[in-house]
Amino acid sequence: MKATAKAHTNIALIKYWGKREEKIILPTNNSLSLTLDGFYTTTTVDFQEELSADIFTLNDQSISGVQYDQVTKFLDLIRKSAGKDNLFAHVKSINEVPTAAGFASSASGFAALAAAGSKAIGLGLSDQELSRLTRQGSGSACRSVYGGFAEWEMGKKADGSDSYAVPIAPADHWDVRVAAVVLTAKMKKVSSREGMKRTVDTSAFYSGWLDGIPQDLKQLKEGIKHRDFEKVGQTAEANCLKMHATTLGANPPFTYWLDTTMAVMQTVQAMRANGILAYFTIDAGPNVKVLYLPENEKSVEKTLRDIPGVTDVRLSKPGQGITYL
Ligand code: 2P0
Repeated sequence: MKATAKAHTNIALIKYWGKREEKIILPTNNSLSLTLDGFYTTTTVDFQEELSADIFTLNDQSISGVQYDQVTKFLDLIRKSAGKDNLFAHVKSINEVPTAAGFASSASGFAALAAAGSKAIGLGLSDQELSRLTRQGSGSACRSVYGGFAEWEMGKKADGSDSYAVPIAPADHWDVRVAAVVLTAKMKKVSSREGMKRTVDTSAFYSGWLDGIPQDLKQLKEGIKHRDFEKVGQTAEANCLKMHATTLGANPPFTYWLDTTMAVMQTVQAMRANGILAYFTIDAGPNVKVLYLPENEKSVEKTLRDIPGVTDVRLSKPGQGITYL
């Protein structure tokens, strides 16, 4: 009753920003992401009759507290589905998602845990069932079941049975690159969970955010299909700016941006003015991700590294979905 799975993180081009149901994680809008090969988690789940509680190690360190509780709570879902409530596991995760790179490790982490855990206990899930399960650990993780471009369909049902990700185009459809621009690390004051909740509950701009989603999704999908980089980049950048605008309309208002975040955004726009196609997107934190095409890799990387306040630039290609090792 042992399995090992590898999952990559993903970057949303149309953002997930708000829940309509918090316990089983149901979103207020569809989102669409690109899975990245550079950042991943490998997890082994080993269910053993003789254990009386779960054991969790992350990068060979024994974990307790909130992170441990999240893992056992998620394993409870798997145990319940398998009808094996009293079977505990040794969970061993290796994270290749440096926190300094500004990616949440929760996407690759929950996708790898869901895949390894469900396989180890013998659930035999389809990709769709696996995505639905993964969603309940962390919303964005349900998209990491697939490689390349994936869309999380929000669904309509109260039980979440129609809320899961679907593949839009595989990793080899189009070699779009992403540079993760790392800024001076500071702990964020508002977690993504808290930020999206405050925004849904109080932001004056929240309905405007939701109104724009169908058009953004349509444009992004057309752009991906026809490998139209300008269309994809413009749509992703505008969608990111609308998401961040909702935080300024919240009560109390907040922003994830630092002065250096703005500096990177302005540099990307200046690159475009100089004929190098590049676009930015930003998640619930200060770091910026820059989309570009392979032929511009050298100039994009150099330009980003030269910005004062940038401490590192990590490059990534489209990545694969879940694999079992
Ligand atoms: C996303 N983010 O689509 C968006 C864009 C942040 C900004 O998904 O509460 O860690 O675990 O479902 O997935 C970050 O939130 O939130 C996120 P939970 P999650 O990638």
